[in-house]
Amino acid sequence: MSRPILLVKSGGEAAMPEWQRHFAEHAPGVEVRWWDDPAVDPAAVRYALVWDPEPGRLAGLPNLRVIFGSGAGVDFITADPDLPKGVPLARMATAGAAQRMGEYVTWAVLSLLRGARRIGAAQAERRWDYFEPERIATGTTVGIMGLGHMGQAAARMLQGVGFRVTGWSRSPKDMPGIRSFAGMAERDAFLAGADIIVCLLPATPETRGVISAPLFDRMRDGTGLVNAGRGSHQRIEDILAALDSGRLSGAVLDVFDQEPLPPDHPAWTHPKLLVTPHVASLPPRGERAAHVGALIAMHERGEPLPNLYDHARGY
Ligand code: NDP
Ligand code: OXD
Repeated sequence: MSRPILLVKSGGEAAMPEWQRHFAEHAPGVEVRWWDDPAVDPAAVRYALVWDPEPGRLAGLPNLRVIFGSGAGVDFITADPDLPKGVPLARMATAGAAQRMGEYVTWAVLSLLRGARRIGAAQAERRWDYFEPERIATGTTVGIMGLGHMGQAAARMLQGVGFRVTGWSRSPKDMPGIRSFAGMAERDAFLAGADIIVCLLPATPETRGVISAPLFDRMRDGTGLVNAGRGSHQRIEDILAALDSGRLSGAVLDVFDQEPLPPDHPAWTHPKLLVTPHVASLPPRGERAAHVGALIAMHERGEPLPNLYDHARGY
């Protein structure tokens, strides 16, 4: 009997040999085929692992049982108006992804604290630019917008370095030593109490454009900003203006509305802005295949899958 097919669209066709090698180890019961392989019978496809499928394509797979997002954020999948809503959509919420995000956020926050952008610019010019950082971690409050899988890992790591950490989410959280704020009613108190704000929200209609001038009006003057959520969360022209006016003291941005960020974009050269190319957290293919293989085995045993996208909530 032929094996059920796992169709893959993540990393391009060139990545297929690597996916096939990893799935041979982690899910030997499935046959792994490229998304655009013309020889694949749509009826034989049981699973799909995708990042940005063309709209309508998933709906054309009549026996699809589970869609696996190739990343933790699945907004490029849910943008498909024909997405089959009855098929579970599993997010790539692995322990390794959370660890990587925690490391990125800790690096970004420490970069703001220690003036990494200024140091890098001086080094590029061979200039001895002596200065003393104003703060240390123990006197600094980091507020994390989005205290989910990624946000909680970042919170714990920052706490370990000595930062005071607060978090804002839709529902309250109970994390030792971390002050939790929930919902719009508590948002302004959360913003007013932070020295550095980190965005790890999912992309939803409610969170679109949230990092913009009205938000900065609720923050202390000179607050630092990190965005590793999505480019759709931010209005980049508002961020650049707030950096110029001193409303924001510095920013680290990993995500942009247009990726790659165009070479002539002013964000590249702003002296208070560190740009990273959407690298905060993406586990290697072997780790992602191991996770998907484990979820396929759970699904085949009839067990419920963790970290499913919730269509009603929108994340
Ligand atoms: P989760 O779904 O686990 O967590 C989302 C958090 O945001 C939850 O705490 C949720 O609240 C909160 N939230 C959602 N909507 C609102 C709202 N309207 N107001 C306040 N809080 C809200 O997601 P993850 O932590 O796994 O990932 C977060 C995002 O990080 C992803 O969606 C993706 O966009 C981004 N990401 C970026 C990467 C990169 O490399 N730059 C890598 C991986 C992810 P509650 O807890 O109450 O539900
Ligand atoms: C993700 C990402 O969502 O890499 O996993 O952005």
